[in-house]
Amino acid sequence: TEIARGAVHLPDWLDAEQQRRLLEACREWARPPAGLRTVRTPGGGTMTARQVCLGWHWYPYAYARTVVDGDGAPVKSFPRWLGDLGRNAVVDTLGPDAATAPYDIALINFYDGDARMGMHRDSDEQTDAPVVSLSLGDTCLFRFGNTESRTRPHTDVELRSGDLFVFGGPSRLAYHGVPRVHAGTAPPELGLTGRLNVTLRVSGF
Ligand code: MD3
Ligand code: FE
Repeated sequence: TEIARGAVHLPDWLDAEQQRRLLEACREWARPPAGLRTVRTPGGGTMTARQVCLGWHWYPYAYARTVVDGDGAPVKSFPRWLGDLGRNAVVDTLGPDAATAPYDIALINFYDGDARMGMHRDSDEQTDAPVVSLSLGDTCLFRFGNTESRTRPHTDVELRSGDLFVFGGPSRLAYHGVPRVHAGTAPPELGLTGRLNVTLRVSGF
């Protein structure tokens, strides 16, 4: 379903086995060094979703090759198979002509307890390549806004385990957020408490 120009939601894109494998990889990446960390914003705030990065390390609001706001270790490498997954995601949603430069950044957000994400836009990358989003675990309420401001109009969509969402074209710089996660809604056989989101990006660096 195209919920706005360039914003395509493909439910159930990953089957149960693919979800299990991606979750297993995320658990490995979460381990130190350069593992899961709490993100602190320059204004003194703390993000409730914890994060691990591959390829390039994101900190508010730039990228580095080391975990400058954590243990200082070199960021984990971005595996080839994850880049292939990103390319397949773009082809399946936007078509073969939407192919981009290779994906080289993954930001993985772990939501547990009351974690959420405020309305923001992602503008620290230097290309307009689409962002690929993969959801695992609990269902969340995802809010897709507009490119002008954090306020209305917006469209609310539920994202479930295995869903793919691709944000390209005019949607690439739209405001978006996760106002809530519905605890206890993950597929029981996945073995995940909470929610996890993997975004794939092209740095342009
Ligand atoms: C629209 N993640 O990592 S996924 C983020 O569920 C982020 O963890 C949320 O916002 C999450 O920056 C939302 C959907 C998403 C991700 C990236 C986007 C939507 C986007 C980038 C541009 C436009
Ligand atoms: Fe975002």
